[in-house]
Amino acid sequence: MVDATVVRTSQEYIDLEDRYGAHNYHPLDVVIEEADGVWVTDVEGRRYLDCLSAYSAVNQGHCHPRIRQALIDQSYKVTLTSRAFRSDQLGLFYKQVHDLTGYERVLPMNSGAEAVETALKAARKWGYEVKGVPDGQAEIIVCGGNFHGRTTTTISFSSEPAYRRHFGPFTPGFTLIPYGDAQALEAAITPNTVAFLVEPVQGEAGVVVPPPGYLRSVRQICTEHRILMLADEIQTGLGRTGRLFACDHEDVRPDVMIIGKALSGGFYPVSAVLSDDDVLGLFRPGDHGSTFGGNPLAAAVARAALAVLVEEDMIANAAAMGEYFQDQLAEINSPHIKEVRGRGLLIGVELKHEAGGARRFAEALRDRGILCKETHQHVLRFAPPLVITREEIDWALERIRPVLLME
Ligand code: IF1
Repeated sequence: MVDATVVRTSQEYIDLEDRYGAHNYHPLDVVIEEADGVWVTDVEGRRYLDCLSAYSAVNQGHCHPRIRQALIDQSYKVTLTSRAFRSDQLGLFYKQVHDLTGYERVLPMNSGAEAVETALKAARKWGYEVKGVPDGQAEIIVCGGNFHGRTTTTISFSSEPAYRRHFGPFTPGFTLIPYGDAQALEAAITPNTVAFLVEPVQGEAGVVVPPPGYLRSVRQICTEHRILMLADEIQTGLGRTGRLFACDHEDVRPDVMIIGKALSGGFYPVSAVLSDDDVLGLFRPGDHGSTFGGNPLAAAVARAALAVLVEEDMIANAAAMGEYFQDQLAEINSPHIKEVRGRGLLIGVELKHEAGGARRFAEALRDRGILCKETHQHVLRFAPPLVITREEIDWALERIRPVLLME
């Protein structure tokens, strides 16, 4: 038996994970015990500045006291009703999302992948019932380099062989086109196309920012050809890029908006699909659902997470600090750096292949008190919580500079 009261070293926790867990990850070996704001502490008491934010799920900072209080308070009242009954939290959550985003309806789920699946189902349903596509023939266009989750359908249209290998057979009905190429979208549309699913900035692909005007062209093409624009803003949404949604940078309003991650400030999985009545209004009782989706605990947490994001001005801070951080990174004169790019506080530093991969830089940064992660082989991603201050960025830069300049 493992005695939980015994004090253990990081190595012992690592051994436990490796001995008893599935090895579907290759984490950096830092064993986090506590966190507060932009800082995390490991079991030996070492402090690190978090420049990953759990892949943008903790935009509001770790363990935000107001979200925590909402979680605690709601946990004393009721946590789960299932959707067989109603709760006093769900409608308030919907209304808050509507007031913030302008979308007419909300469909709550849990994980990001589930919300993507929900959006795909909604788009197909719209295609058959509104657009008049013959049943079973709907096509959805997606982009190379996409990341929309790990479910069998979302990996079916991944362009990354590792995410698909030995997981087939795959869900049909998806067409892959190059990211950032609006003409390719237009060319791929057929009479059976119902939707285009796109990330306004591709996170997993290495923080890939599309050419200026891309989202606007996409919006126009989707409208002209009567197909739904589905934006996966699970990672880019809720302030990460310095606007509420990354699509706001081009004043584009997708037909369907998919959010997750920071919708809970990192406390609890909460995701949602937002759209107007013409799409989400098509769902009828029994069409779709989830035991935990829209539960009162999730709704209370999400309400607090959205409230602090807005009331504590985190989105404006992301814009200002993102610009500063990116400018400062771009000034580092390192032979390893190929490009610094990003939007707001979603920043990628692409290294030249001769640098030998981003992993060793992530490990060197960890040894100096900064947590970040390589994405694909050659990109370092910097995405701290949106509450980061200029002083903390300066603290980080003092450590990032020598690491990027090492041999
Ligand atoms: C992992 C990546 C980031 C997402 C977008 C849907 C989902 C994600 C745009 C699914 C999730 C996460 C998943 C996480 C790592 C992380 C990730 F590198 F894998 F791609 F952030 F860049 N759409 N992204 O980014 O949401 O079901 O996970 O809640 O380890 O797989 P989920």
